[in-house]
Amino acid sequence: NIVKSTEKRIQRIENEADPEENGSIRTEKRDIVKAITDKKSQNKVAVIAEVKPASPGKKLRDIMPDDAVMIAKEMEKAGAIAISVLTEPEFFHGSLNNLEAVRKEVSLPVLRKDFIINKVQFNEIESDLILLIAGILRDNLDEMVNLAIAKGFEPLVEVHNQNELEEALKTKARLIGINNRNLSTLEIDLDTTLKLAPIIKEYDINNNLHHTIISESGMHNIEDIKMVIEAGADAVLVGTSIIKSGDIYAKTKELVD
Ligand code: IGP
Repeated sequence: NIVKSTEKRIQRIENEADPEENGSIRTEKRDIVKAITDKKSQNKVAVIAEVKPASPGKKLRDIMPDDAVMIAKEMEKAGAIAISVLTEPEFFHGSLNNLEAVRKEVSLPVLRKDFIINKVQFNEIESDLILLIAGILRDNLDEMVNLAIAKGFEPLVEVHNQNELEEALKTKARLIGINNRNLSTLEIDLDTTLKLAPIIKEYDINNNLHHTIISESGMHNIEDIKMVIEAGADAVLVGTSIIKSGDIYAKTKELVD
């Protein structure tokens, strides 16, 4: 399973780690919250487009760093507000090289999409945002959010049900991702966003807060996107339907405009 395979990767990082390397990765971070607000004020859809070579059991496309850069540039040109790059190697065929190349060549905020379970992974590579999955981190979620922030990352905390959402809301994360895909059954249900987004809205009103809500996975067309935005999503994260379309630029643009 994914967590076991990630633990093996972490052992390798720990073996190779330079014991001196424990400072934060300090470069200018790109602001996704502003990018989302700007896009919304133009009456367009804030799309985070994902460079995704595979999902478990399903190859989408071979993506090496040069190709990742080409894809990400098309997404940027079409008006995506951020790029998500899979770095999990075994199940998603992602790579740190893809992320590094993309962040160098595009100027949008970049999200590292991986299974982060150990703080040593924060030292591996630089990104603007980092995904933290509530259902995997459980009791460590709050601590990992704080460590990510201390390292200069903007954490995106992913939830799939109300319990996980309640844990996410206790943390300092400003960005909440509602995953419409159940990570154990892989089933998609856009109602997940319809159910959870209003809970965040109400929580924010009662506590005078403002979370940014990102609906993730399983969206293929404008109708899907309209539905989750009406429910309260500020942005959407789309991978498969863009990568599988023959024309990255046209498909991204169709969703944005
Ligand atoms: C993209 P889709 O259905 O458009 O390809 O989904 C993204 O949401 C999905 O890749 C994802 C993911 C994750 C992948 C969401 N959460 C956690 C790996 C780990």
